Amino acid sequence: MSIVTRPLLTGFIAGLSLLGLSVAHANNPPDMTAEEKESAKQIYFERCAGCHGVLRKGATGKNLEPHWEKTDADGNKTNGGTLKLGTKRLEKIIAYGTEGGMVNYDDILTKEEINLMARYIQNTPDVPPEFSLQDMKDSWKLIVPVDQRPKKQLNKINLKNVFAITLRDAGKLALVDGDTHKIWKVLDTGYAVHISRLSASGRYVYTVGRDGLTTIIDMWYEEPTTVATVRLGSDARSVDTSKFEGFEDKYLIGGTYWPPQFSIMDGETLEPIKVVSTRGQTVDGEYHPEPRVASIVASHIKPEWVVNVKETGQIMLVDYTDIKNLKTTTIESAKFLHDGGWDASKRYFMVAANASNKVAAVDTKTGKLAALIDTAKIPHPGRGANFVHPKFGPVWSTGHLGADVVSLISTASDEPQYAKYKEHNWKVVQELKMPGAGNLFVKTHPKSEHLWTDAPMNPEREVAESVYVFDLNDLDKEPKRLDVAKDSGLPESKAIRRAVHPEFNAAGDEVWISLWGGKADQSAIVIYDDKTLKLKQVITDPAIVTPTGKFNVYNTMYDVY
Ligand code: DHE
Repeated sequence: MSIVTRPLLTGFIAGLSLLGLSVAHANNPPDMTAEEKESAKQIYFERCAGCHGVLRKGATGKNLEPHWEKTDADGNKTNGGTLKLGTKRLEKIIAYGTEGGMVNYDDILTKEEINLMARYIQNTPDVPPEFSLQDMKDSWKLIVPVDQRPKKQLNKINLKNVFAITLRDAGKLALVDGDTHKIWKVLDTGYAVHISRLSASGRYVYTVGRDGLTTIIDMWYEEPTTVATVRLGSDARSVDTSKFEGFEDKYLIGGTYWPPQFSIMDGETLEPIKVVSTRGQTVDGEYHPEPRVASIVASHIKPEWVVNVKETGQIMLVDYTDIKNLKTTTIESAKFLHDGGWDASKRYFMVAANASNKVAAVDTKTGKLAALIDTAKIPHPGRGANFVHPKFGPVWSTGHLGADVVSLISTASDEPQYAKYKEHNWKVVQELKMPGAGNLFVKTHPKSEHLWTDAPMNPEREVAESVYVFDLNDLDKEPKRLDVAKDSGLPESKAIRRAVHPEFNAAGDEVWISLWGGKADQSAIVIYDDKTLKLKQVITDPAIVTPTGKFNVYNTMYDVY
């Protein structure tokens, strides 16, 4: 083919097109059969939509529309699109990733699937159906009404130290007894549960699947039991409960990527009550048809949820005292809001506007933005980590997907002993050096003298399979590397097994790490002693398939991190 000249090639393509054969050129997307489109749609939903959006307008990932045109502040126009890139280039990007943060899929998708996706994204995006309050009601299943549930805890498990562990590709959740390290029960959930959250009482675990299926699990039974389910939409990532005094276990809120909206449900039955759309204007003044709901967090100091809307950069404080006459304060911050957590005082919510390379600090007491802080590339805190820095006082930390540092941001405090640090507030006061980029989660505990960090998205096996632990008393010292894959004792595997999401137990003396292998690999939860950094135990079992997020009941209830 390399010796075929351009006019010859064009004639060749035109000839094939006349014969009705499938060929892409500048204006026509490659043909696909209905069957190919269906399977590409499914792969897109499972692997791509999270970063690029259902309508492919881009967020953490690039815009993937067939054509796009942009005008900058000076009126200069640029254009691009997947059609311009073409099948061969797109195949390369999908297979090998990019320096901009796109991960490589050559060990996840087959060559045929990569070709399929390269052709699919040159076609106009499919717009999925809307999902109304009535659709939610139709999907709602109350398996056990409240009056038929246990009146007291029927088991002897220390519920505060239970861990809810996502078994991502199995579509299940493992509840593990944190005291004995034994698997208590594995339950069916929605596809690839993203997070688990706890009711204010600590009795119920809520999960939300990527497919929008939400479950409520009652831990008062002899064995944990799913008592209701409801669908929030077709693509979801977040739920939280009402935690303010007088509203404990009363409501649940769920956010969806598609349709872009949040829903309020009864906290004990999941009966749908209200749906609120998040479509609207970005902070730059453009209309966005797909502003997805990213993190949601319940306030401990007010009857409010903080709802972070990704594409618009608007942070909504939703007052749940009167659901019929819902009051919402909308705070402008920066685009591409993603994940975040409370500062130590639980007054300020710190949320990453990841593709803007910023962190927004929201003052939930005044209902205003306290600061927008510039950080290194693509902050990704999970819920972040709070501790008192020896030189700068209280700090909240975030790692970065796109930079080899952990940023420490000074947070304001009403406590008189921290008044002297005021001049540093809302600034990055230190960047801790990591062995590379690709960090997803950081974690500490008020009783710990360590800051635990992972790097599962780093392309180097050695880095992705390890966690790095900083000494809070000597932050200039290199972090200690713990080789989680090796410590798991599992046989070596061809694919990288990513060490991800450190989570403390309730006492704050153990740290649990997921070793996230392939669907067919044996995976494990590796537990370390926080004081000595020595391996304590490995939980491995054929049921532990693709473990990712872990949520300790006590730490999740009280936002301890
Ligand atoms: Fe997550 C939190 C979205 C990929 C594991 N993730 C979140 C939150 C959002 C989000 C909005 C905050 C929820 C909240 O607090 O209410 N995650 C997304 C994506 O859009 C993205 C980038 C792509 C996708 O298609 O989903 C994505 N996330 C992943 C993964 O690949 C991870 C590593 C493995 C998995 O299970 O899918 C993953 N995300 C997590 C975890 C949390 C999370 C463990 C909760 C962190 C915590 O400590 O609270």
